[in-house]
Amino acid sequence: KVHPLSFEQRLSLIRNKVGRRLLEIMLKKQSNLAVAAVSFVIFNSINLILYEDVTTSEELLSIANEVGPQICILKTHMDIIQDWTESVSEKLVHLAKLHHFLIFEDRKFADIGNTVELQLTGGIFHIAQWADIVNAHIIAGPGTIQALSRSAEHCGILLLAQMSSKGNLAVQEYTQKALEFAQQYEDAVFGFISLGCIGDPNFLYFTPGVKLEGGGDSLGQQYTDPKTVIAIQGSDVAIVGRGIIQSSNRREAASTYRKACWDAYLQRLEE
Ligand code: BMP
Repeated sequence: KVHPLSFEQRLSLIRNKVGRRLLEIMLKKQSNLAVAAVSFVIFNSINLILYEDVTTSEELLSIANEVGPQICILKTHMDIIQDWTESVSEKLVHLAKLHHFLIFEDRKFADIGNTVELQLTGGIFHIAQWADIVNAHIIAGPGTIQALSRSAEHCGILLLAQMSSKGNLAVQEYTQKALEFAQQYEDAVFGFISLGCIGDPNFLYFTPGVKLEGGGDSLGQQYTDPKTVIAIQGSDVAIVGRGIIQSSNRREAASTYRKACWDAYLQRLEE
């Protein structure tokens, strides 16, 4: 299913303007790396937290600044930040402009349209005001997508078509359904969270669960290396969390991953 088209050629196929803006950033920075600002928690033997990371806004912003020059996207989980205020989003947007990356809030909307609309625009997070990209599960039907595209016209949408975790239910018919939904809402939806290309070059494919060493974690995450994900499975953007976040030198790790991911893309073009 992997198609032979370059990012330059895909530019004219992507209908959503955020998707095209992303491609332009990717080409300019030669980066198809997204960093996930994820938290990791280490418990001791009696289940007390020994160590936590990326749960303060200070840490989130410092990660954005460290990895910013290497990435096309910073993927956030705003609801794991313990001291979120509107000024955090303002500072994030500032860093995104400075380093030329897009902000992807990984909220995974999954409810009926009416609720999703409130979650996107309201609460204390006001996601629609600062996120360039948001994502949605398709479990509740197209109303979720309609709500997102109606109340955040400037946001691009990604649908979850496949997942990286063990035992997940996003397979076969479900994955096909995600593709159909995206094709129906092509002005708003420009890509998928998936394990690789699922067949249509008019969309971009974003793959989480990427780590150079492979392996997994104790809660079902399954890692694949960048080369397999991009050169063989045909994904476009690798999403890397702990592979970079847990490194003692995040700048260097981000640079290593950027090169590995871009080389894998170039390799795919040659084949
Ligand atoms: P890590 O590389 O540390 O495992 O982080 C993966 C990131 O991608 C996390 O933010 C997680 O929420 C997200 N993710 C995933 O791992 N698998 C999926 O199928 C979908 C995701 O959004």
